[in-house]
Amino acid sequence: ARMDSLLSSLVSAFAEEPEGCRTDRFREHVRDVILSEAPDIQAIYKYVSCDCHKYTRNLIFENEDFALVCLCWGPKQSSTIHDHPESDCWLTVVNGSLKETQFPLPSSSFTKPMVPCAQDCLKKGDIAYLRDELDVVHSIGNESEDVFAVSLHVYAPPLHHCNVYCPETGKCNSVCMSYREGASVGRSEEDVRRLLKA
Ligand code: CSS
Ligand code: FE2
Repeated sequence: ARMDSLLSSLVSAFAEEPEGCRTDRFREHVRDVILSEAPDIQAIYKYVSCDCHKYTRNLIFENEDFALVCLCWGPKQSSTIHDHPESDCWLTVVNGSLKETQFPLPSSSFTKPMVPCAQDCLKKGDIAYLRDELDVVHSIGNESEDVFAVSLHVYAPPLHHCNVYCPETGKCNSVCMSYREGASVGRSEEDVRRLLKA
């Protein structure tokens, strides 16, 4: 599938969403749209940027309803433990695989190492979902030694801040998130394909 079809289906789904009532049915609809319209890796080469220090966040589209972001995870790179304040988050894997680890949301008096409550290996085509009302926070990581993983994320509304949790104490800090600029500049499709082993 092409990126245009995913984008136009998402734009209309959110535009038609009854205001202020995000129902389970609506959330399932978004999930179905992502699952059925997720583009092939070829369609997203131009959003892929590979960095050997940290995973990259590449903005594909943003309006006031949602942001569609392509995240690229180098071998052994992972996110912090974080939440998504007020945003629904869907993520699907388009290359490689990712491990999601969930933790119970620590209370403010919590001061112990955080212990995972769930773990899931997400393969190409799998989809994961999280929102803060579920009272869990998560981290995502690429466990591969040599393959860059790529995931597509829908944040609704767009996510510009999150809380990052200290694994040792459960204390959190609010952190600003930014997108990488000029993601694909200077990188040929051939280079990208080699890094993705696609
Ligand atoms: N929320 C993290 C990725 S894991 S869903 C981020 O946007 O960087
Ligand atoms: Fe996340």
